[in-house]
Parts: sequence; structure tokens; C-alpha cells
Amino acid sequence: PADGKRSRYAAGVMEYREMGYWQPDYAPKDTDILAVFRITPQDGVDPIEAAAAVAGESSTATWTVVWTDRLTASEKYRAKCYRVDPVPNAPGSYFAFIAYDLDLFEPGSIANLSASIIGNVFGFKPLKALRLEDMRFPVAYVKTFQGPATGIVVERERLDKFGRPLLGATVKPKLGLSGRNYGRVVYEALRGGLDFTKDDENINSQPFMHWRERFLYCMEAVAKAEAATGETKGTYLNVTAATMEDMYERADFAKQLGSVIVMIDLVVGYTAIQSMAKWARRNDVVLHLHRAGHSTYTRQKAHGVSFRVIAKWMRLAGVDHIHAGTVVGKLEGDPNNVRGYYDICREDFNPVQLEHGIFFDQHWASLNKLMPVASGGIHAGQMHQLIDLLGEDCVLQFGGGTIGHPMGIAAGATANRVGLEAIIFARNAGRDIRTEGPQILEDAAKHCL
Ligand code: CAP
Ligand code: MG
Repeated sequence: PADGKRSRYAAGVMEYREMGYWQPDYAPKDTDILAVFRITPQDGVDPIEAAAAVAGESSTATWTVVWTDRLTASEKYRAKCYRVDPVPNAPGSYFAFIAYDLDLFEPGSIANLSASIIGNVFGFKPLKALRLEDMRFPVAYVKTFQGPATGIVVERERLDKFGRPLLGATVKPKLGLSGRNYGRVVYEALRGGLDFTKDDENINSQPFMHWRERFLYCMEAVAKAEAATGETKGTYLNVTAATMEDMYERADFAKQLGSVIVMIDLVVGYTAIQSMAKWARRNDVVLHLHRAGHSTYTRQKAHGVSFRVIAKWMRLAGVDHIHAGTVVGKLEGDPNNVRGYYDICREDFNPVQLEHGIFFDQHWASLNKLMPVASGGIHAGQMHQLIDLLGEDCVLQFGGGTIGHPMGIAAGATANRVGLEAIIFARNAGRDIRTEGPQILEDAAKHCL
């Protein structure tokens, strides 16, 4: 153009605002996918231009206008940044709200969704930092996903366990045990009173214990513990492997041995997770997701992807359990945000709740509920805090907090079960578990001995 714009584009000067990616008058449609990013522009960069650039690069734009834009319904396909607000108490950072037309996305694919929303924008030069804080999915899109293969209600029915959190333990040490000794830990923990034991994130098929060995000894332990206690028990057999073929082979073997549950790690990737969710639904097996690796991109406040977004993606993808934080354990966790993650997993509808980090109303359109899992440095002495903070529909998982008990593994499991039942009983009887919790636990321990 005669005004010299063309040469400015050629020099890489951003003009996303002018290209139509900033539309302050746009009223998001019920069918739009919405995202809120926290943007921190470089010094001197206009926040609105930076926000429009995020909208542009996560939808149709590249760094310059292209002739072929005129061959598409570009106004419809352009994402629209419709609001930019300063982040309270964080000078230089802004919340940018962006609306995406539903037609930009393939139905039922987290890989496709994430390739747009986080695929291209995080290394953008004009931004110091960028964080995807939250998303809203319209019901029409939610309905294109399977959702949790089993869900909380049916899992409880299969286990015949109600009215209390489920109890688990991660076998420790994480690495090095032989199959036989590993199976002993599983048996002791289950007979002592736990509902589940669990492989750790990094147990797959190492020279000290190949996967078949682990599965055989673990399932023998489950059968013996079920016979000894009369309860349904489970152990999350980690089927994470290098290829889908290997994962299916391991999951099929777990099912053949009668396992009610299998486990995968988040690091297998979104497509593998969705494939395993399909497998889980076809085979009536509960699917546990360990969020291995998430902190590499969820922990920083100004950059990365919030765990609340990962939790939403995983509810759509169709896992049945997801690690979602404890607040009180060894790993970092803000109580308000963690509350938001648990609500995303367990509610039919999430209203906007800024204090819990929830920026949008979200209808889950009858997708099953996802069981949140608390783990990381927790033990029976915190039972009142855990139940007060996390509620009833969750799994509490104590690795060191079972296997590190001074009187042995079964005693550690019993301590957890007795502590849990004492606190639930006291709470249901109207006692204040926040203040009376430690005394209730001490009394239960005396009685138990
Ligand atoms: C816990 C754990 C879990 C983390 C996962 C570990 O062991 O097995 O993997 O807690 O964290 O390896 O640290 P302990 P999150 O019970 O002995 O601490 O649930 O936050 O994803
Ligand atoms: Mg672990």
C-alpha cells in the first residue's frame, strides 16, 4: 500500500490490532471457545497490541497480512481479543480475554485444541511471559468428547465404597524393588486397610522388575488382600510405555489378570491419553492419570499453562482419576487454586469464582465426574485437614505416609483407615474437625491399639 504499511510488515512490525484481532465491542457467542491469558509485554510494547498478537497467532495470523486471507471467511476465523484488564497487584501484566469460533477446532481432539491455543504463542518476542489461565468450552464442544470413562459414581459402585475418600499408597522406594518384594508391599498395604496401591510415575519395565513380573505379583497380592478383607481392592498398574502398542499390550494384560484400574502418566501426551480413555471405556477399567511433569509448565505464576486448564482438558479427554494437589503436603499448592481444580473435576457446573481462579462459567453437559487425587508428603496426622479442604469425593494417597510407619506397612495402612473413619464419623456427628481433629485422631489411635 501507498502508506508504506507493506514495508512495515516486511520489517516485522506488529499490526495485529489493525488486522482485526482486537475487537473491544465483540460480545462472545455461546458457541465460542474462550481463553484468558496472562500477558506480560516487553517494555514499550502496547498491551493491547500484544494481546491482539496472541489472538492472532493462536488462530489465523502470521506476522504479516497474506494475500490468501481474502480466500477465507477471515472475519469468522480470526480469534478476537475482546477485553484486556490489568492483573491486580502485578504491574506490567494483563489478563487478555480471547474468543475463538467453534469451527476453528476439530471435534473431540485435545491435540488439535492445544496446538492452536498453546502451539505457537509462548515464544513470541514482544512478550516477556505468557500464561494460559483458564478456558471456557461451549456445550456443543464438550459433547464431542467422551469424558471420564467410568466416573466417580460408577467407580464407587464397582468398589462398593461410599461416603468417604478412597485411600491409596504409592509403593516406595519408587525404583529398585523386585517383583516379589513389590507384591509384598501391595499385599501389606491393602490388607492393612487401604483401597488401592499404586505404581509410581517412573515405574515401567526396568531391569530390576519387568512389567509382567510386576503385574503378576501385584494382582496376586490384590486377590489375597480381597480374600483376607472381603473388600474390593485395586492397584494402579502403570501401563505407560514407549509406544501405544506397548501400552495396549500392558493394559490388556492388566485387564486379563482382573485389574479394576490401570494408570498412565501425563507425559504420554494428549492423543495417547485419549486413546487410553477409549480403551478404558471399552474394557470397563478405571483410568488413573498421574500428572507427571506438569510443574514444568504449571508452577510459574507468569508463564506456562495453569493446572486448571490441564484439569479441564483431562475431564474432556476422559480419564477417571487425576492428581490435583493437597495444599498441606510436600508439594506447593495454594488452597484457593486447589479448590478450583477440585471443583472443575467434580461439579456439573462451575460458576465464575475468581477467588478460586475460575474465570468463566463452565457447563459440563453430563460428562462424568473426575476423581481428584491428593498425594505428596501427606500422612494420617493431617486427616482432618485433608477432609476439611478436599471433601469426600477424592483419593488420598499416602506413600511415605503408609510405608514409612514405624510399626510396618500394614500398621501404616491401618493408621490411615482408622484416622479417616474417625474423622468422617466425627464430622458426620457434627463435630468441628478443624479444631478437634488432632484430639479425634489421638483418641482413635489409642482405641486402635
Ligand atoms: C508421592 C509421589 C507422587 C507425588 C505426585 C511422589 O509420594 O509418589 O508421585 O505426590 O504429586 O513420587 O512424590 P509420597 P501430585 O506419598 O511418599 O510423598 O499428586 O501433586 O501430582
Ligand atoms: Mg510419585
